[in-house]
Amino acid sequence: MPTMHNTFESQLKLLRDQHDMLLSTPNVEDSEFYNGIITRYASPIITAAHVPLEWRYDLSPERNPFLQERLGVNAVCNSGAIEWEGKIALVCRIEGVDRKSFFGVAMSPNGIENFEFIEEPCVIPETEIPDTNIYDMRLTRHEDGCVYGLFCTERKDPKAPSGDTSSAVAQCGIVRTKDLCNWERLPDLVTPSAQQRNVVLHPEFLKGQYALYTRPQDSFIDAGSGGGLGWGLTPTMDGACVEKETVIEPRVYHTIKESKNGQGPSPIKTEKGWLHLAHGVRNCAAGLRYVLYLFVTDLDDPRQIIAAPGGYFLAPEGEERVGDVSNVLFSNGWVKREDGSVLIYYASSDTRMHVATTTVDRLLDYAFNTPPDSSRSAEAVRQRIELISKNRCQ
Ligand code: M1P
Repeated sequence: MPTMHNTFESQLKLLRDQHDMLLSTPNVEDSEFYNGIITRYASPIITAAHVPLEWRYDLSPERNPFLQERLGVNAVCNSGAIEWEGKIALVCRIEGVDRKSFFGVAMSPNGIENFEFIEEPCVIPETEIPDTNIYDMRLTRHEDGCVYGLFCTERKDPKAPSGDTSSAVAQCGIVRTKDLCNWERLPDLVTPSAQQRNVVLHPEFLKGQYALYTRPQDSFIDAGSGGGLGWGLTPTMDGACVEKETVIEPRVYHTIKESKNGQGPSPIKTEKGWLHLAHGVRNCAAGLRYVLYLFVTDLDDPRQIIAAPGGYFLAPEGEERVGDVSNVLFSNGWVKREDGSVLIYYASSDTRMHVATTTVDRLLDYAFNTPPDSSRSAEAVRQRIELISKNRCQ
């Protein structure tokens, strides 16, 4: 462990050795977890400690004789994901100790371990109205040939009364890239809703237009009357504007998505439909609880839900339950590989990144064969008895 008594050189060596060890440690499957749907892994894949020392410390003994951390990192969470030149790239949300989030690209050869940040954080150009905070990028390799990153841009509410230092406005910021190094900023998305978060670009054109999953909301925290996962079309991404927004996946009383929901990553195309991962939120005495759920939409009409397994697909477990915002799982990145395997990237409690692995076949089996939400206790009992009866006949 580092101590306050080491010399600059010995302390720096210790920090470097620890960092190297962290980055080179293999990740292993969590042998205690089984549900037939996904494999969990024993260790988080990226934490604040993975961020390069050069991004946090001034490494000059003259300028920083006590080798103090000058720009601390609080968390690495909600990361977009993409397969990139045979590797897996995550565009991570890195949150400094000053609460400001920014993006950094971390690459791994297999998507499960040894993630390493590339040289510098992403430089995201600003629009005329500077972003106060940017986070949660969803990456889409669109059939127009470009990679788009849609993220949340948060700014202080200009209509907030003086003395109100909390009210904010969330909107969808848009960037385009060819190399994950240079990011072209496009105008923010315009929709009929007061605020937007969790906006995701569908990878294919729909009737010649770009299709977007939206999450209309009345205010910064409350989804309010616009609650639910929405959908809209825009003729262009260079000044994207959705004129008509329809909720296609609403919030529902007494379900895991009672308070809020939001599209996760861009959906995965399969022979049976578009696979979607989303988060659902409910309120309880301990505060908001965020879990992940899955659904499938029609191949020709991605607005139409054709499979909706009941309950959650993934919920916080063990150390995942605790963090900056406890009891939260959030996902905005997954990768389908050519062999049909799927890497699911999720953050726990707004603090650290994890991976879970599965296959398209397993996800489709889960989606089409898991009973829907039972809607009430008596029906839940009927579902269980039906299962038990089938097992008796085995
Ligand atoms: O703190 C949990 C999550 O809260 C927000 O998600 P949503 O808009 O669905 O409530 C986001 O700020 C997200 O970044 C965060 O993980």
